[in-house]
Order: sequence, then structure tokens, then C-alpha cells
Amino acid sequence: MERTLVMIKPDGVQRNLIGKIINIFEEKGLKVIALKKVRLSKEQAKAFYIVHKDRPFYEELTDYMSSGPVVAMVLEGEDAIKRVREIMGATDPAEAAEGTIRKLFGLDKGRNTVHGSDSPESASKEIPFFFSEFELIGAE
Ligand code: IDP
Ligand code: MG
Repeated sequence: MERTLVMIKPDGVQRNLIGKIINIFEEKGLKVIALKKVRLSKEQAKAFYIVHKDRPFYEELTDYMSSGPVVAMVLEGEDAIKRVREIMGATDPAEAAEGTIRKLFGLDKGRNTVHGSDSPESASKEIPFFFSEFELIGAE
């Protein structure tokens, strides 16, 4: 069993896509073991995306991610990190495969509707960014 951090980004929350997106993950057998809606400050967005601090899109990305509420969740399942990345699709919605969340709902490379941890190392930092151990309620 593996755990990964997923965020529904401001464009997804604003367009009332929370339920549809969670449904896609649940239908694929992933379990929601923690869930919350939060509004990130600019500083929190910069801390979350600190690995991208030298990328040209860092300011734009962190402005965007602090522009409205997001929904953060921890999903659990076999091979959850890789499977979530596959279900989300490529970063640029224009390049995302048919049926992926970013293909279905993404607006552009920045406003691509969902985030998912890209590795076990990222997940182990991103999960505690939002959730304490007692908020993670695993499957019985
Ligand atoms: P990922 O989310 O698919 O892992 P990353 O390359 O890690 O993609 O980039 C993190 C986030 O930064 C993307 O999901 C997207 O929101 C934003 N981003 C990436 N590249 C660009 C860009 O060229 N312009 C604007 N935003 C970008
Ligand atoms: Mg990434």
C-alpha cells in the first residue's frame, strides 16, 4: 500500500469539480484517507513548491495556487503514486491522454486542475505539509 498527496487546484474548486474528480479516483479503487479544503497563502504555496524555486514559472505558479481555495487529500492504494499520475495525465492538458483528469478538465499548463506527488520522496514531504498522522485514516 502506498500513499500520495493530491490537490484539486483553484480552477477545479472554482468550477465545482471537487466531486467529479474525487469520483474518478474512487472509481479506480483509490481510497480517500484524509481530506480538507484550504486556502494557501503565497508563502505556503512557495513552501509547497520549493523544489521549483529556480524555474521560470515559480512566481506564476505560486500566485495561482494562492489565488483561491484548494482541496488537499491523501489517497491510498497499491502503486498509488504512479497510478494517480497516470489518472491525472501530462502536465500540459493539450498533451494529456484521452480520459485523464487534465485532458477532461485542464485549462492550460498552469491551470491544470490537479496536483499529485511525483515520487515517494515528494509524497513523504507533501503529506505532512497538509496532514498530521492522526488525520490519516487508513482502510480497515
Ligand atoms: P506536474 O504537476 O505535472 O508534476 P511540474 O513540471 O512539476 O508538473 O510543474 C508543477 C506545476 O507548475 C504544474 O502542475 C503547473 O501547474 C505549473 N507549471 C509547470 N510548467 C508551467 C509553465 O510552463 N507555465 C506555467 N505553469 C507551469
Ligand atoms: Mg511535479
